[in-house]
Amino acid sequence: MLDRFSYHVKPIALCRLYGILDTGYVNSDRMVAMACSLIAGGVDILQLRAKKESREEIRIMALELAPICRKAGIAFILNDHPDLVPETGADGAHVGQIDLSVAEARRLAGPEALIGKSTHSLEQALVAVGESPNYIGFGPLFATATKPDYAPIGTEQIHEVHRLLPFPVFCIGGINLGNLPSVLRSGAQRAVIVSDLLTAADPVARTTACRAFLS
Ligand code: TZP
Ligand code: MG
Repeated sequence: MLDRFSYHVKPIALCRLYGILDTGYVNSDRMVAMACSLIAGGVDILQLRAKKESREEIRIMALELAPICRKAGIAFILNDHPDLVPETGADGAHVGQIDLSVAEARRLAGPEALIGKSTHSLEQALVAVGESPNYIGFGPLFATATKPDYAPIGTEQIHEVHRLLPFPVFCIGGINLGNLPSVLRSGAQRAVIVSDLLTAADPVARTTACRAFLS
């Protein structure tokens, strides 16, 4: 396995469009093809989010996806499972509010690993500053079937979260090609888009179209 210094991934500060390979939308047998489509469309970073699969199933998918992302020069992030980062060749892990701390995730994933943290309010985003993640997710901005149990937080605090946070903020939740321009007008600099890319008739074209707004 290549070590993290022998290849280049796009620095997180330069990443604008974050794609998530969510097994709620894409079966494992279509995962590699979907990863290639999102990469062809221009995602800057990819996450594997597999909420129902076993650790072993996630390990197998990650082992396939990590080299594809590496070849594309983009970071590959595991949702949860920071312990799988070293053995799968992933570049980092993403933790939620009720998961391991950023420090614990980094201890398991390795000192160079990228660790992202979900936040669901301005208050949580400010608390996250003390944890020093490499980036945060901020949302859900809008109601979304991808994360149905979370109340939408709207777009009013996007400017403030960018003003106060010293690291990249990725707005997330219910963002799609149609509302992306208004999300950007509300102050967003980066977006995570999940179902709109994964369920598109042409994921390459949809990703390309979203990416064009984020250039
Ligand atoms: N965290 C906050 S909202 C969300 C996650 C994982 C889901 C975003 O998915 P979609 O389909 O882009 O609304
Ligand atoms: Mg989690």
